[in-house]
Amino acid sequence: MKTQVGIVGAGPAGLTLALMLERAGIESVVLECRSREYVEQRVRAGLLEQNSVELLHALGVGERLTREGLEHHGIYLRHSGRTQHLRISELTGRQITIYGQQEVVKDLVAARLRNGGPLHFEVSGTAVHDTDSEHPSITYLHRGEQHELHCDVIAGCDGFHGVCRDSIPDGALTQYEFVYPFSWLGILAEAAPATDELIYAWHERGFALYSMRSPRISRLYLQVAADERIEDWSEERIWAELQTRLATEGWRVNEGPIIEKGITAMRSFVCEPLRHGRLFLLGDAAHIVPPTGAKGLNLALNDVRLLAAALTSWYLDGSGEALDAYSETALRRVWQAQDFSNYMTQLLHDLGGGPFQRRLQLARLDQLTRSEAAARSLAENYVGLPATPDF
Ligand code: RFL
Ligand code: PHB
Repeated sequence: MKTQVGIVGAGPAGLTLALMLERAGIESVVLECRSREYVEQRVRAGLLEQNSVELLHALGVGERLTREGLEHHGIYLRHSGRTQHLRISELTGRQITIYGQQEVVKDLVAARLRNGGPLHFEVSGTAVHDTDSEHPSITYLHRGEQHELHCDVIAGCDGFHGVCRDSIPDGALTQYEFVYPFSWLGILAEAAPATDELIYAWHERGFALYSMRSPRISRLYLQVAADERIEDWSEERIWAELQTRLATEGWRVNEGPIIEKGITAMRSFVCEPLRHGRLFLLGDAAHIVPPTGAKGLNLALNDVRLLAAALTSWYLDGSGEALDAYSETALRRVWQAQDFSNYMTQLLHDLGGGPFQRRLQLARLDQLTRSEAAARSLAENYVGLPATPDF
């Protein structure tokens, strides 16, 4: 079997890449190890930058997003019972949209299948070969049959635990990593959000975040110890902790049945370069940010935008210039997002440094209300730095 671009992974990165290539008349095959149901139900990100929303619209998958997405123009920062409103749209002229990652994935899968593009779920034993030659290939097992897919290039969109990055020989990649000494416990609850915009809360007992998915579904997070076990968190304990950390006078978090809960480690990770011969890495396969800045999904879509444009000029004009620049260009934004995600994490979490460090965080939060320059800097990064051909 042959295709132009072999795509490993049907997360947001792999699916969006397939659609962008389709638009340019470039063939691809998408291989996914999980089932369609699994990828469509996996609860993860929820916040889309305007850049991401515009990209999904340009691909013709923005219809339900327009109907069901919640447009937000600011965020609340809460500490010591006080709430500051950061007017993001006023400061930047741009907005953010709340729309679940699994909804994005459903829309992308439907579009790919509607267009008749190859998308194979439940493949196993995926392996990439000869990536530093002009004839790379992917082998895998699907419905009991072994396949070999010959490609011009391979796009590694297989997330942090995928096989593509690991196929690159030792010494060809530099990896930068920082693991935070705490995790996030996240829940999805059938409860109307008691807030119109997201609340990021600094609290002595640790960080909490009030987010949402729809007018009926809330999404909330708590900072917990790195070795915390989900079994130790009953519904009562979770709600009590959320009520404490998010508390402000005359107001409560709306409680309801918890329909999903899980604990996620907090990690910063980047590998460089994002290319080895004819293998390109995109999204979580190449970089991870702590979720505080809500950048992971948005970064993945930005990698796709750059690589799709580069592959289009390679196929259509024979120019390899943009492909050669892909890694450096994509990494520029990745490092900006790493810095911002780290800043948001350090601003709001109990980092274990004691009372002096905690008072410094309050001083920084206070500065955000007093200095428009400080507020604008946070807002510009949060809403997403404008997308250009070289950034
Ligand atoms: P994904 O989504 O992990 O998709 C990779 C896909 O590859 C498949 N795969 C393989 N397929 C074939 N063969 C193999 N050997 C394979 N190995 C793996 C996997 O099954 C999967 O389907 O990576 P992608 O596409 O790069 O997308 C990245 C995003 O998923 C991720 O960055 C975000 O979810 C991060 N994130 C957030 N990002 C935001 O932009 N805004 C947010 O608000 C936000 N909140 C979050 C988040 C991530 C979280 N968790 C759970 C890590 C909140 C949380 C709690
Ligand atoms: C989410 O809704 O899942 C979410 C929102 C904002 C963040 C992180 C996660 O910073």
